[in-house]
Amino acid sequence: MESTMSVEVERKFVCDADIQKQLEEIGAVCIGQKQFQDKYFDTPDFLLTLRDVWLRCRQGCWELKCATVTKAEDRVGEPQKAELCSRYQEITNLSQIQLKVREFMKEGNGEQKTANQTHPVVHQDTPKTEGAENCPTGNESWLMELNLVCFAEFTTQRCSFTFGGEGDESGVRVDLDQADFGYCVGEIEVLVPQGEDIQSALRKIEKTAQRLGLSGDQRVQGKMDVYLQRYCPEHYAKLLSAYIL
Ligand code: V4E
Repeated sequence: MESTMSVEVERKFVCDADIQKQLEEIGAVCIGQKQFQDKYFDTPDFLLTLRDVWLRCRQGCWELKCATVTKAEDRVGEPQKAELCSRYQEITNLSQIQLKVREFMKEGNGEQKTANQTHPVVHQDTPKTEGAENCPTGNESWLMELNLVCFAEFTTQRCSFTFGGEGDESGVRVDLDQADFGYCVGEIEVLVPQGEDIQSALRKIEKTAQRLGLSGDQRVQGKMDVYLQRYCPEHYAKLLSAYIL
């Protein structure tokens, strides 16, 4: 990700066994495979995620994803496309992330809890990820100060594809993800610089989905949905009730 603020528009899909062949047939080119570890953070009472705000450390780099519109707003205009596509503002600059997190906490809490009140988030038999000690790196005092603890941790193997030229798929990326807790999902995504129109991104995603023969009108679970459903069922239930997932 190049800029520190952008909007990620994406549609998830279920991967068939022959998805790589299908991608090549429509002109997608594999641009590489990588493995990364994600650690997600929140307060013990989930102040952030219950507002659809997702703080993570990926291989030592911090990222914050915030919902740009409510689910209801998302359906205005082009209902079919909007329902299947999510859009989140992405912030990658650590100072901006800390500022934004503090703002959300003030809104949510009135007053912040102190580090002394930190208590661990209880997981149900979460898978152990190798290299977990490598992330986060650097000065972690802000996590303590804001009472942020890790509630999810997993590793993903990702194979990424893009499309050449200036056609309908320019700027579209397709990721095929395999998480270490045994879940695979595909994503068609476009990164839109902050302030630019996202309708063209929605159209490009829809076009790519059609060319891949993706019909489904059902929302496909992301890695986090499945992780929380399996390992943090109470938190998952709260997010479902709040229409976050
Ligand atoms: C926004 C969000 C989460 C944060 C990360 O989600 P996702 O983009 O699925 O992860 P990943 O690893 O593919 O990140 P990338 O490499 O693309 O930056 S976790 C849960 N949510 C909420 C959410 C939602 N409500 N609906 C959908 C379709 N996705 C995510």
